[in-house]
Amino acid sequence: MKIIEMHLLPVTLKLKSPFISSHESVSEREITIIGIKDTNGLWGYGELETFSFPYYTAETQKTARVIIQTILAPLLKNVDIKQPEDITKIFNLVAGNQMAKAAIETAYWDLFAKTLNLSLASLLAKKMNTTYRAKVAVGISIGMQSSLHDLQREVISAKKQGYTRIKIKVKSYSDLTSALKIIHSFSDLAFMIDANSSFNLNVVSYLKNLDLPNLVMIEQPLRTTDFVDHANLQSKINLPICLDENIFSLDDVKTAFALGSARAINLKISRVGGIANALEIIRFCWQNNLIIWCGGMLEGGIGRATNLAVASLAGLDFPGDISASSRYYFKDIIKSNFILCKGQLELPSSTGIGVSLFLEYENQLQETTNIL
Ligand code: OSB
Ligand code: MG
Repeated sequence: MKIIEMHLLPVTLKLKSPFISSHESVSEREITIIGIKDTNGLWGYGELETFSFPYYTAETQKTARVIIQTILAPLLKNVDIKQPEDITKIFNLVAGNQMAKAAIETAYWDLFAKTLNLSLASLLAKKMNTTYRAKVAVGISIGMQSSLHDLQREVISAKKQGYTRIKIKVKSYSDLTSALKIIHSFSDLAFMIDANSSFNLNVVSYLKNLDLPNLVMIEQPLRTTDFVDHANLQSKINLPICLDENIFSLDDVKTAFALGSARAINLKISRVGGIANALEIIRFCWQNNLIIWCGGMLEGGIGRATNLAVASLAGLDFPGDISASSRYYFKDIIKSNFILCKGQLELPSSTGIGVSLFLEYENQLQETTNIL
């Protein structure tokens, strides 16, 4: 199969309220919709998930679009692609730029599944020798709040909506103390804490003798590029460490496993360069008893649908950061909404990622110049 057209459409989605982490505050989410068309006239859609600024990862929307247009797209021109893994192999020639690569690769998975007349979830389940779930338990990530009272209000709201696993963002030791208080007072909910690289090894004293059975892991407590100190920290605490910012590839997961830097992995499909790499990572984690779950990037509807298909794999049991469509945006880019029901999102049943763009976006996308 040959890709004959590739189009990029940058769009900005306004958040209902700013999402604040230790890295940045996001009030407008810039994404780029990517559409590819094959010789049969079928379309596949993906989303470029980098942020506008290089704080969480090095790529930005602008730099990634340049890499897609000038480096990655030309590598696929006139190439007969047999399966999505071929794209990963071709892109391996290019160092880094995982999110730029993932934008194209995920669009191809959508197109490939549509060509086979399969949902992406069922295609992935086949690839992984497992089944998929039609309803997927999901969790919510709560950005940093200005007071303990606000945090409590957000947790109560998340609980009311039906989320059973809640992640709390922290950046200081006083945030951590507040989060631990809240977690203690909601013993019926499972929690995790995400420090987004804001602590140092002094955090040991806060985590060493914790007796909080409903706190299940701490995400990325230490520096973004560190594996050694994470291993040091993990050896001193019982609470599982989950790595996020560190993980760009299967090699990073292997490093974490070999050193004992973590017992869990936040898998972001975009951060590891796409679905084929994500599947390899999932296999490795299953074989080596690392907890693995699907993380989020404040995705629009295309990215959310892609994540949900991966998260639906039986065996990927820990609820991911894939909240309902209504969580972040007033208006999404897709026609349908993912609605939370009893803490779960329902997988769309149609082929590919199973969602379609609002006509205005579909038309605008197709009217942009073909970059292939
Ligand atoms: O650290 O997992 C993170 C959002 C943006 C950047 C980094 C992270 C997050 C989240 C939210 O935690 C995940 C989501 O709901 O999409
Ligand atoms: Mg994180």
